[in-house]
Amino acid sequence: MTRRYRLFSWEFSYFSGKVRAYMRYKDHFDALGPGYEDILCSFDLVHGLLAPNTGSTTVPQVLAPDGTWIHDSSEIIDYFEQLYPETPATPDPRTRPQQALAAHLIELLADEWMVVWGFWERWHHSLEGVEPNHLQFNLQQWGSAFAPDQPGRDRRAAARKMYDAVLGDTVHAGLKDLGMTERTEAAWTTSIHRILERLENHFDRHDYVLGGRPSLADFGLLGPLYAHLYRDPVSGFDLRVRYPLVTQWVERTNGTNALDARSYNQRLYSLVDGELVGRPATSNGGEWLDDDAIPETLGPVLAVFFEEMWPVLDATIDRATTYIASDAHPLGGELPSYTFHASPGFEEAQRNDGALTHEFRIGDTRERRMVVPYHLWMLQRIADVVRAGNAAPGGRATLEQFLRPFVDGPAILDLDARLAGCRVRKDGGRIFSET
Ligand SMILES: N[C@@H](CCC(=O)N[C@@H](CS)C(=O)NCC(=O)O)C(=O)O
Repeated sequence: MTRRYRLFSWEFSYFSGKVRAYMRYKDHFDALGPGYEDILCSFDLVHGLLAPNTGSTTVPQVLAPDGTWIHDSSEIIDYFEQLYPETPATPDPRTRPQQALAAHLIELLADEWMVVWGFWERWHHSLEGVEPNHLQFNLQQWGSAFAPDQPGRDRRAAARKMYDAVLGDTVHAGLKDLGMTERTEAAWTTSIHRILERLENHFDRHDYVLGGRPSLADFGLLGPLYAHLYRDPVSGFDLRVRYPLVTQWVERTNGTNALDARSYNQRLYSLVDGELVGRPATSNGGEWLDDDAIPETLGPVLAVFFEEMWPVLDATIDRATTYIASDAHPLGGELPSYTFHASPGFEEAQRNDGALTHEFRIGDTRERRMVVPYHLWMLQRIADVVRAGNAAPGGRATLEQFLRPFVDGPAILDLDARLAGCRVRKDGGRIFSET
């Protein structure tokens, strides 16, 4: 029997939720070759297997049957989409330029902007004295990776030991690195609720982001929404009572326990002359909207990307370009690669007023945060989508029209040129400047 793909993941991990749901979706339609096994990635495996192969201790990572390692959730999805184009999750920019661009923008918003609040809600509500508090649940979930073979309470105790020794300091320093401080906490909270309200409105009309079938945008959004906002008890309660449609969408996109949510793997039935007659269970006939249309209710969600995240990406491009050209960095040399905290060895550059930090605005407050060079790699992917979309008949005009309503929207059309001084290359989990 052909060996299956091996997905190394944690149930409690943001980016694992994104990749797992994607692989489950493709596999359901037999569009993932030999299929996959989802492997709980104990810390023994992180340090003994993943790090030596990809230079990174983060999950998810995938090992292909031919021995290839694929790292970073977006690269994993791109890899499978190219290898198994049947039942695509990523709209083809040559035929669906607007939907392709919208899906990539939503993915970036979900991966690298919503992450700040998702990271905060988990660890803030684990702090002593903060009520409501889910520390015990949080330790229990982390214990599965620290001591998978131990009995239940011992798993939790192992996580507590790690939390007291290193984990607690790492996560709370990481939140500061991302510009989540006492000063900005309320503004970040307002931001996430604005996104959730707009999604609730969208899912009233459409079962998925682009219509009746999941796409890259849905799997991206599952990053913040599954392991953090849905599963963590404090935010999970809030999500269920305030955003029941978003809650159902989580179950629907995961494709599990979703009978009342309707899902891609389900049909609804009517009785016609005593016979069961089936139909797609999801909205829009179970398909993305026709003619590359963007659902009207998606515009307000995309607006958050342009109003809040784009200025940070713009500053990232400026700061990274200056840093790469400076004596502090040898061209072709390594750059920080982590999303959740300053990368080991780059603390001086990524903290305080370091060369890889910048001021940003969230709501009415200002703070400093670290530059994340992985954002540049994500923007390069978006520049590729724009290039392919422009080449489609009428593509340039379509994209211009799509982007015009957003603050600074047309800047996306010039991404290629903007990135000229800060192009990066990704090798496994490590990032280097392009020579
Ligand atoms: N850019 C990566 C991020 C992966 C990542 O940061 N994973 C988290 C768990 S969701 C992790 O392993 N964190 C450990 C750490 O930051 O040290 C992706 O898209 O997969």
